[in-house]
Amino acid sequence: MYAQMVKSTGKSVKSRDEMSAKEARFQDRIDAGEKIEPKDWMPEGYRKTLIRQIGQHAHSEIVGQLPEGNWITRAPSLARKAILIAKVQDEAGHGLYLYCAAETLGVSRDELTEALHDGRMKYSSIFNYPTLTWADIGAIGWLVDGAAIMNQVPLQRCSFGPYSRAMIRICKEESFHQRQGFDIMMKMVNGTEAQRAMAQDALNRFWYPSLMMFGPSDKDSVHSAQSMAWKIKMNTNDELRRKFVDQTAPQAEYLGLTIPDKNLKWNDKKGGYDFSEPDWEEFFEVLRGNGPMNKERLGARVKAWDEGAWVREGLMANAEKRTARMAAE
Ligand code: BYC
Repeated sequence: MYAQMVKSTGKSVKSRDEMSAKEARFQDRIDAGEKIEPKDWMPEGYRKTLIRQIGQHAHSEIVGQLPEGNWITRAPSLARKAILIAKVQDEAGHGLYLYCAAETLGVSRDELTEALHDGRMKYSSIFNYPTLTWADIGAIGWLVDGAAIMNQVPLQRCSFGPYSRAMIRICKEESFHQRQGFDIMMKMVNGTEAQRAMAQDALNRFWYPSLMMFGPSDKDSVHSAQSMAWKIKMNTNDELRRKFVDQTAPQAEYLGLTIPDKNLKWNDKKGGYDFSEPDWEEFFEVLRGNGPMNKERLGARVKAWDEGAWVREGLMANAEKRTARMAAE
């Protein structure tokens, strides 16, 4: 069932001549900036692409709790612990809004979860890297949430109503996440030599995985062309990656940290930074399930799902009883 829902739409984009009258009217609505709502007619490919993207986005929020959750018991102060708990809870909330948005397209949360667990669906590559020190929590907030904001702010204007509205709420919370990460980094760089070194080490390890969050380079992106025509994506992967580097390089300088890229250099002519591409072989290996933490991350999700079966069964039994009682009244 799920496989039919998300089958790739491929690299090509239908020309106007190839569209049916219905498809052309739909494209006109998109081009005019109208929002598409769940009960509106939509091409199957549009629906499948949205289910794939929103579902994977939801999974990323949920799996994304794991690397940071790992540090809740070891946060260096009560205040830092409270902030981190709030952030991790926010990520759970983001996952839930996004599953709800996907459900409006006719797929259930259980189906999406099963597809994640048996490897048919992905989650963001970034969460397959370990969080080794407290500075990693700073780097995640600063870089990972920073990259997420760069990607998600334009998605507030995407064509599908429930997704764009979920993005508005999520972006507000992501801004706080990014600030708290930068604040941790500020504390670390103004601390002891060992803390500064820890901050630099976290930047060294998270820089390229953060650049990978934007997806493969434009020439290798399978879905960008069609997704942009449908305004499911508002920018190409490389455009957002460049904007992220332009925003983050001065922040690293302010922190007194060095981005681990010898080619990083301001280019006056293009009005942006030159920088090195991530190692795309590593990216595709992580996508194939061979990153440093893929097995642990997926294992943790499957375990939580299996161990929570009794809660779901109990809730369903209660809901069925209540429905039967209401029907009898
Ligand atoms: N990781 O054709 P392309 C967060 C896949 S969570 C894994 O360019 P598309 C946060 C892609 O799915 C951040 N897979 O794809 C949470 C496709 O494979 P399939 C999550 C990736 O969809 C907690 C294939 O590669 N944000 O913010 O046009 C704590 C070809 O790529 C990745 C979102 O999900 C990757 N990095 O573009 C802190 C945002 N990149 O599906 C923070 C919404 C690509 O055909 N999503 N792939 O098997 C998007 O904007 C787009 O889906 C992407 C990829 C830019 C990610």
